Amino acid sequence: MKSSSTQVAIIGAGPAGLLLGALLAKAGIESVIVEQRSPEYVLGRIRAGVLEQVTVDLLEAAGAAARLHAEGLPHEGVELCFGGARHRIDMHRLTGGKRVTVYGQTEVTRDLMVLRAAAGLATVYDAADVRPHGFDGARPSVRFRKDGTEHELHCDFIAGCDGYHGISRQSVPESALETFERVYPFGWLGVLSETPPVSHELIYSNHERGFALCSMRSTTRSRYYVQCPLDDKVESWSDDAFWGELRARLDPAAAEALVTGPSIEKSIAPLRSFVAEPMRFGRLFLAGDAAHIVPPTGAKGLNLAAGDVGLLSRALAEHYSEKSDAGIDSYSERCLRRVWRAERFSWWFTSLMHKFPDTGGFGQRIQRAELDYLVHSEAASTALAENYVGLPLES
Ligand code: RFL
Ligand code: PHB
Repeated sequence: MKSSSTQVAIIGAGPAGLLLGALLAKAGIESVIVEQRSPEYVLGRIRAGVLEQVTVDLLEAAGAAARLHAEGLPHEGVELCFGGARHRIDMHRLTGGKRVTVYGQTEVTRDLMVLRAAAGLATVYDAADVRPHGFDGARPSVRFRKDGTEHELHCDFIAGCDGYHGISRQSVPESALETFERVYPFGWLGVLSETPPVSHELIYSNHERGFALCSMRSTTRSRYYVQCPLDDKVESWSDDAFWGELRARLDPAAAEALVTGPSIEKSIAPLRSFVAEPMRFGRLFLAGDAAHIVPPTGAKGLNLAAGDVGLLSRALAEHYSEKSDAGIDSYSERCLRRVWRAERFSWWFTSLMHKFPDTGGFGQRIQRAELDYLVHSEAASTALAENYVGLPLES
């Protein structure tokens, strides 16, 4: 057994783990990240595309925002499409000047990886059988196997940033954890293509054939999604079938303007709402998807993960520099307050935009009436805009 030590052991090198490591480094706190996959695998996952200002600010504080500022696309509105027409929600005006930034999660992760490597900070990739230990006592550690050798990494704290399927939450005794879940009866089929986006803003479409979303990664690369049955296989969706379905769910002008091309990536993601409470167990903290999942409709998942590690890095900085555990003790409660607000928004927006098995004629007309109200009422538009651009880290 090889033994080593650090102040904070971080499990998982997704955006939550990497951003936490970078924020801790800025506060002079040492960390080691233990990740079960390879860097290539981590970078191969195409996920989020929309960053809230709070997330951009945290990336800036971490020193990882240079490329984001150069290449990210500021968005001041979104379009809602229903009944064959598009309606713009002017987020910028409705929120007193706020906006979101379109910049892929892959790029955020790459920037954080490059920063970490340049600073010479330790990341163990391809770690097998990762296990958090002793977090209910004073001397926690993370054990793992690397190239056939057993390692024990001693630490003051463990940050479980290992996503929904990770080991951190599973290591907590079941009796100490309460979970809340809603599984949606459909998935999102996503396609990435080297084609110019159909519109310069995102289009969220409610259609009787099902939901569709037009997003982008840059002015030359598009990301599109259509709602699909959960048991659909990605192999059974040809590119032509995808483009046909997307076009059918857009207004005539967007359908006409849509530029199609070969898909670079195609995948199906299930939709889920999930929260585990609390988010701290002794010296183990959960952050990001390890603690909560939102359906992607509100574009909140990555942003919530960033918010968690923003609060956690501050709490740990307080612990080390001010000898105060106030931040650590209130971490779970403060995170969960904003998590549940984002859960509510993501659930509401998902319910409004998708076709459910029991939507029927009544449900469809109710959705249509709410959308009509949403785009014509300043109060309703403002509520959507305020949530979409993101609530402040603490309010
Ligand atoms: P991640 O990204 O899942 O990273 C967890 C890391 O932990 C590793 N790991 C382990 N390491 C060691 N030992 C173990 N036992 C381990 N088990 C797992 C994994 O290999 C991985 O590297 O979690 P993190 O960092 O909390 O980040 C969360 C975000 O990835 C997620 O919330 C977003 O992608 C959600 N999401 C979106 N969020 C947004 O804010 N805006 C969006 O526009 C948005 N769009 C999306 C999305 C998610 C989607 N999918 C596919 C779920 C669109 C989609 C389609
Ligand atoms: C994306 O670009 O992948 C994306 C954008 C907005 C969402 C979800 C996903 O709500």
